[in-house]
Amino acid sequence: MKLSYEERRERLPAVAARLFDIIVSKQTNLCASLDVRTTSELLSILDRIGPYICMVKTHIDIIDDFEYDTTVSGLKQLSTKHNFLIFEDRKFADIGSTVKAQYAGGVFKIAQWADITNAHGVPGPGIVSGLEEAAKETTDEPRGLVMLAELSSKGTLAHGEYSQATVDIARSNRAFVFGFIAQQKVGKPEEDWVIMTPGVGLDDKGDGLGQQYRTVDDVIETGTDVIIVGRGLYSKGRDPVHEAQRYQKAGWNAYLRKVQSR
Ligand code: BMP
Repeated sequence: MKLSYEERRERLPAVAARLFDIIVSKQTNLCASLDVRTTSELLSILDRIGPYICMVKTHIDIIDDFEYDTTVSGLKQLSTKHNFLIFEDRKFADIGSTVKAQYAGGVFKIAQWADITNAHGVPGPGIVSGLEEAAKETTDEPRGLVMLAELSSKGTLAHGEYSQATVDIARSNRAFVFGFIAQQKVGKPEEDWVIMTPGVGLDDKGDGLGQQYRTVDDVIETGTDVIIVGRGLYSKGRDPVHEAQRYQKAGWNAYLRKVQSR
């Protein structure tokens, strides 16, 4: 199945439909993963590359000077200014009651501001219920979850039966779970999950700590809908604007080739 983003959006939960609308209107399937350590670096890169991305992926707990009023307000302002979604890569992995509190509360209050977050399947389906309850009790805005079916890192345990079992957990709540972090299409073709893929890099093969990079063409060919690119955009010596434009173009052209080949 090689349907276009437009053809698929109708069947998706609200947050994923919005993501696809942004992808189509800005002609970009690039999600920027900005693992920088200060609020000012995060916001200044994001303001510059905002026009070229459909989403930003954060690890909010690595910001040394995190303050809700500056860090989160800044993210929200830029997401409105440039029209992109916010994905907090929290990788929840605990029992339902604990993740419910972790998602809604603490210093970060992720459910208040992140359109999308993610979770491991290892605790079982209660993790999905706990996160959905937190989202509903926190906000009327659409919230969505993606599950980690596969990882990009060398030696990952998340493959084969584990990945299949994670897909089964996702099936328990299709209104809230709309897709996967994975390296290829997962589930049945007619189920049409949204696949978001990290470990994408055009210039590097890895990082010496287990990360493995694949090219944009390669991941789009194996079923990726959203490419997640981090250090390929902002590591030392790289110009984030130039790189974001380059990955945007590569991701969009690979997508066009795929839908036109059907
Ligand atoms: P980079 O492109 O700089 O290697 O960053 C990849 C990002 O994607 C990191 O934030 C990492 O936490 C995340 N990630 C990953 O690399 N592989 C996975 O399988 C899942 C991830 O969330």
